[in-house]
Amino acid sequence: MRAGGEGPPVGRRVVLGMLGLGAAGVAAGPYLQRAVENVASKDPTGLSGLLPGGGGFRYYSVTGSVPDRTAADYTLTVGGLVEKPVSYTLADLQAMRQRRIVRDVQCVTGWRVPGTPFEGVLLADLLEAAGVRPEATAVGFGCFDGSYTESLTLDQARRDDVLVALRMQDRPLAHEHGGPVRLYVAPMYFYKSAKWLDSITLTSTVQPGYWEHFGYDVDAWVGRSNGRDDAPTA
Ligand SMILES: Nc1nc2c(c(=O)[nH]1)N[C@H]1C(S)=C(S)[C@@H](COP(=O)(O)O)O[C@H]1N2
Ligand SMILES: [Mo]
Repeated sequence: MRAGGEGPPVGRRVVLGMLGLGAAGVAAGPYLQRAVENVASKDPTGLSGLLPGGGGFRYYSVTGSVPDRTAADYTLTVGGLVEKPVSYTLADLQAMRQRRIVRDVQCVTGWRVPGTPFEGVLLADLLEAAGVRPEATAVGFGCFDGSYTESLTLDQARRDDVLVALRMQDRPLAHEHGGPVRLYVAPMYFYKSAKWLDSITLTSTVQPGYWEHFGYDVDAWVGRSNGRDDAPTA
């Protein structure tokens, strides 16, 4: 097990406070949530400065610790509304066609890491291999931290800039960055890029992800969520 660097006691206290606010807390969700992430990003442990290749990145985990998964025990399942549910090992994913994307990473709280290479399998290729059933309209993502979730519409998931990423910054994905496998949704804020990805589930409706229950946009195109960025291209 590895310790998380986000300062869980602070986050937990603030979130519990939000729950206590009831309806008012829900209405004010987006603003409170940004405050939570800002508190977390002060990085009380200093861990982010020690991350391998972490330059510019902040480390986030909504859980206090996350199990290690290696090539020996990692599996990614693709299931739900598909013709052929599949389970991949890390070696299976490495043997598939790889795609490289170099874009700026953008967290919705304002930090940005320019020109960051990600490499991995096109999510569209995995969906194709599983055979998406006609009634599926959305894709849900589960993580082996046991808590985080994300989702995309099927159209978003089939884009050619959405990866099941195995490498970041020309190295295998480090545990802290969601290794061995994370989602990488290049055109959206980084909270869509679920770390420690272990399940992909085709569903009939979009199931909002972890932060989206606290008010973040489900459609997280960079530029549409906070008005600071250039107009999106898609
Ligand atoms: N499983 C999981 N994935 C996650 C998160 C998380 O807390 N847990 N945080 C998200 C957010 S808000 C951001 S900004 C990025 C941070 O990625 P990094 O830790 O590699 O910088 O991961 C996203 N994916
Ligand atoms: Mo974020």
